[in-house]
Amino acid sequence: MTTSDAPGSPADPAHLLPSLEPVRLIDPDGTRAAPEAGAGFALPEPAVLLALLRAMVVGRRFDRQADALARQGRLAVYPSSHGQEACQVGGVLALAETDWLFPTYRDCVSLVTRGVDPVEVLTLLRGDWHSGYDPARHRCAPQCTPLATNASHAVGLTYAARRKGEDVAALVLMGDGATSEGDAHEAYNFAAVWNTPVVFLVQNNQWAISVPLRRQSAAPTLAHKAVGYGMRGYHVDGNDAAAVHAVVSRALAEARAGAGPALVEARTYRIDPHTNSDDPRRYRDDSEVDHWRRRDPVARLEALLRREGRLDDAGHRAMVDAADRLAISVRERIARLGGPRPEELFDHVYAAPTAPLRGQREEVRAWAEARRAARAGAPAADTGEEV
Ligand SMILES: Cc1ncc(C[n+]2csc(CCOP(=O)(O)OP(=O)(O)O)c2C)c(N)n1
Repeated sequence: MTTSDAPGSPADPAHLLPSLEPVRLIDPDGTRAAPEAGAGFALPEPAVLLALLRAMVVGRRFDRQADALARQGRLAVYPSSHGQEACQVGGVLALAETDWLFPTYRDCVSLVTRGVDPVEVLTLLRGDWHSGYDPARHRCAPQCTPLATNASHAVGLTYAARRKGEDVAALVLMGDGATSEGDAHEAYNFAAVWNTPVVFLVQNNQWAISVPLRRQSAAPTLAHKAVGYGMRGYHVDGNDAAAVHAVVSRALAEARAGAGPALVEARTYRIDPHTNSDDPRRYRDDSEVDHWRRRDPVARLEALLRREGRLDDAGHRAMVDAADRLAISVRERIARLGGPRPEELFDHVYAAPTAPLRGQREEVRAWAEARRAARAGAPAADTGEEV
């Protein structure tokens, strides 16, 4: 053994390795997990646990509403987060206001938790705009559909922030399938080499559409991939919001303090189909889904808080009522929305549109107006209705 690979030296990767067993603070039945399962992490304060539950109750209600809207044809598509609420809520509530979130198509609940208007969140899935919210205002990047592309965006943003002397960290949400992409490799590598404050939170929901994890990766856990890049790896129970919050909080704090990025694998499960256009019975067994339904993240935290006298029926009712109010408002506002105007295609292409583009925009606008008028059987009028 040389000096450089002695235990405790920078070349000894022991401090980067994740635990084989996922970190767990609350057992599936809602009791506190044994200290060994917590691997040195502490249960967050009661106020944080209540905030986690509140956000998960709202997130699940929003998710159910969005799923219903997709079934009614009011959204083009909806990739549900059902079952993954603890990952998205636990991760987002660990962020500071000045930090950035880099979500994917699967992560609408994370955006609602971050405070983005839920109707603006659904704009992409109505097919109206690539991002319905202002990324700069909310410090949330547009939801990425090309897998793992958000990872390198986060590395670039935090690298730039660091050069400007700003205290900004980023949380990247990605799926198990996305870790096989070349973009993930490039982002992990640059993040580690440049020491950027990024936490990659892999929601390992076991499936990449119909591809199971065992056909996606032969690594002991996805968190073990971290060591190859010189990053810290963490493995956490993704259906335990308290554990996700504790692990992501530590990973973010370490990254901020200059200890480099981290790869956190949260083991969870996608209860619903990949999207409303998928039929999962063609590739997975109902018994597997039932197994994970019994590990529901929302019921788990609710049970702990009730058991420990931190939540009563009235407190829970208030959370459910707030969630219902949000769902009703989303439903009503979506029903009132018209479609986008076709000529919007030309907006935001250039700060100062070129003459040919202005001409094309006018051509499309006139075509759409004539079409609206023909449909209405009335003279052309610029009503702004759906075409
Ligand atoms: C670069 C790229 N290749 C292929 C796809 C098609 N695609 C969409 S979702 C998906 C599976 C992704 O699985 P995972 O990363 O585990 O995320 P999940 O959908 O389970 O949240 C694939 C292959 C894509 N969107 N982007």
